[in-house]
Amino acid sequence: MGMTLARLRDNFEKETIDNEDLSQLELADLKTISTLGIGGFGRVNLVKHVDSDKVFALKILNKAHVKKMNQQDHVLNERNILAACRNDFIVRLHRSFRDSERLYMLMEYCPGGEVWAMLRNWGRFDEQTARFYCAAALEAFDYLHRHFIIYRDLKPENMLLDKNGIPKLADFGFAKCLKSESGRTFTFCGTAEYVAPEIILNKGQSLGVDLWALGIFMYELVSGTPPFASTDPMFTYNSILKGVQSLAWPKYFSESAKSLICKFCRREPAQRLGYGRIEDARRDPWFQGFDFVAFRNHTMRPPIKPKLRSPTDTQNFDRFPSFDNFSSGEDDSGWDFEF
Ligand code: ISQ
Repeated sequence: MGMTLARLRDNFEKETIDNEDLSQLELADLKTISTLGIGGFGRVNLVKHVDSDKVFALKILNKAHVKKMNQQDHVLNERNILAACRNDFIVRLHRSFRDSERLYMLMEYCPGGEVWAMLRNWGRFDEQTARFYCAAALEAFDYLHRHFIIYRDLKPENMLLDKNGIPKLADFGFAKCLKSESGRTFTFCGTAEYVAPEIILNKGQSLGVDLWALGIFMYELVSGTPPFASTDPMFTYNSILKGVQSLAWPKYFSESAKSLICKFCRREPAQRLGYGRIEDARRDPWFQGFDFVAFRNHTMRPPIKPKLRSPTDTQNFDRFPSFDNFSSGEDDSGWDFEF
């Protein structure tokens, strides 16, 4: 793993100019404003840098929890991959810190909240809106796949909106750097509704799992629910194995949307549209007339502009208690030495 990650850090081209120097910033200079989210191993806080008044999202992980759940590799992958990424459709990780109990990731604050929350409020998106968010996933995947990284957790919960409504992938807990373009990995992970057949069948996963997930994501954005949904994961997995052929399509789906979802959700990973050539997906009829150049340089107006009253406004996030019930317990066993 060391070799691969060293290559990762050295070889990433800078796709956006980073004119912020945050290297001198200290954890002690950050003031907590509120909590944006609580997850399995920790929480994400909105914090303000007291000298500059800049605001950030600070992800805090409890080391003992991470270790108990045997997620050390996932946490190190997340930190190393995010630290190397420079792409407008991937949330920026500015710095990381650690102490004896916790790991910290200081990230760009995306005040628009999760695409999932927007979808919940709107019920479903028109295809033009869905196209904008699918294009962001496509651009992020193009960047990641060029560096042999699989993301493995696309879903509306993991796409956040910045203040202008630009979508960004966050949460790289399942991302992994493969040894080569054709490399495979075998860890079962992801969200039940979004996992590809080869994951369920334990055949090894490649970059193709992200294209499958993109088809599921597109279906969820257009209809409001993922195609293979159930409260019972075993039922979900069985439906996934039956494939998109057996799906009932609500009548508002356009023919080109249905067709593109089927092209992303082919059972055979290498047959999925965009496999090894994301450009083929951009040329699909569903994207006809969509200006990817304007999209990439942000001259295209985002379909949803988040409502915001101030730079520290959290109205687009659910409310969480500010107390901490997970942070006790030191862990000095040293697995986090690279962090
Ligand atoms: C950025 N802004 C808001 C919430 C976040 C959650 C996780 C990672 C980054 C974030």
